[in-house]
Amino acid sequence: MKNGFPEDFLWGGAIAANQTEGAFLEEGKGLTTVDLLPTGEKRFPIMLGNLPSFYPIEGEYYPSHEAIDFYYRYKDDIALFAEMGFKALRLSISWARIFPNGDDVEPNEAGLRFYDNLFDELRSKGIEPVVTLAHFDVPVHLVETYGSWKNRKLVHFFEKYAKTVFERYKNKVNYWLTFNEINMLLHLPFVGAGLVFEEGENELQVKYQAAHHQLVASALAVKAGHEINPDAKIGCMLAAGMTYAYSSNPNDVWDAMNKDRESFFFIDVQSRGEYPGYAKRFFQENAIELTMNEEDEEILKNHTVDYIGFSYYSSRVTSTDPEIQENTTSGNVFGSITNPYLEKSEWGWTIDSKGLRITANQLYDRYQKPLFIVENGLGAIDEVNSNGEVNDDYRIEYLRAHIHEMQEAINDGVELIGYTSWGPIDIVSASTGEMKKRYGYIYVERDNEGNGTLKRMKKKSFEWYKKVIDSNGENI
Ligand code: BGP
Repeated sequence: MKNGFPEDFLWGGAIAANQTEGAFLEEGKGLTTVDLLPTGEKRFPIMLGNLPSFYPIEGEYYPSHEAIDFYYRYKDDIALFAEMGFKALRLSISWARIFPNGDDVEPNEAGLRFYDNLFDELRSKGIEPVVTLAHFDVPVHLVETYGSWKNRKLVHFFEKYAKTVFERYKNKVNYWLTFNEINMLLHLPFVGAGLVFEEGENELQVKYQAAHHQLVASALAVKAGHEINPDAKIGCMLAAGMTYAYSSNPNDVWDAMNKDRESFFFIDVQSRGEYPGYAKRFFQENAIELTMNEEDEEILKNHTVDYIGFSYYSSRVTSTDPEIQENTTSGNVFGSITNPYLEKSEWGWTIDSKGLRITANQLYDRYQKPLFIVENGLGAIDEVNSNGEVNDDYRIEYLRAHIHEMQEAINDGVELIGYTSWGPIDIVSASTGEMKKRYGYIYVERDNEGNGTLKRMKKKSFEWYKKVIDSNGENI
């Protein structure tokens, strides 16, 4: 069976403010957590919540500070997206452009104006903005003064920020996402929630308390968004990817189920509106005690999301056998046993297009709400040849296989509303801070140390993706 993609399917690409904009302290923007992440080996420990000093570390290079200069070049870049026929661009607002300290009384007008212009530019080209409120950036002032999402006060600051942008852009933005990859908080707590751990602190307790605050903040944002614009579609965003059991041993199967639940936990709350039973048991067994306000249950229950956004890069494999566990070699933050049936990217991320179909079916079975694939793609090293071309057939192959499985998922009955592949233009990598890990259809001349002209150049995949969109997924 081969049905077409829906007529109004949202084809496009996805970027995030901190990996793209640069201009990190310009026109009133405050410092955010991601601005404290250098490249190189110091990066990862900070991402885990071990921040040596607030800023700066002498002699380090901070890639978010200039990124790819999208702040000043967005018109040209959007023109290229329009040339590919984009129907949607997923991007994020930098919280600290709007409230530089996070707790300011008044928003920063220059920051608001920047996104006004950006959304106008997109609209003038017929491109729908899909806007993430928090994509891995928290104003540093909130971390220093309140301990970031450890503190309930953040719920209030975030709600105010959300209301401000919903109100300002109510005629320009229909699709919103609250927290990018909300489950990343458990794996990279500084990245996901600005968490810095004190000596001797119970990290699990802190993470789940911070998660509770984000979940309430997300529900309050949904509430405010719907009040301000009843037509707004407000989604959650999960770092997804099915976990396979290594063997048919029921212990492995149970382990795989629980690994998935670690992530589903967030979406169960955001979409079903309550803490699932398995989470309550987990809290009990791990002596986690959440402090909740009386009204929280009602807030979570009444303000669930309209759709489920998710990123998909890889599937995972788990085993309870210690000998097999030794085999753990996946480069992804989730950690995985090597899957003997699949290949990996240059960064060790398993490539599994069928896993996208499985994941989409799994999510749709669970939530019965529209799905939106808001990230997917292959991070690879691209070479510019002597003719100045980038022949990225490997990228085309990856995307083609995933789009095919997406189509299969639609034919399985999954309601899929869009696909925004990650980094349609080369941007800074979130996990490594490198430029050489590229996802784009458009090459950006810049290296890991921040050298290069920043010139943009179409890769071979540019024309390919244009045809995909033009044929509404027929011609892949
Ligand atoms: C997701 C993030 C993105 C992004 C992507 C690719 O986790 O939401 O911000 O960058 O992964 O990861 P990386 O850039 O590390 O290759």
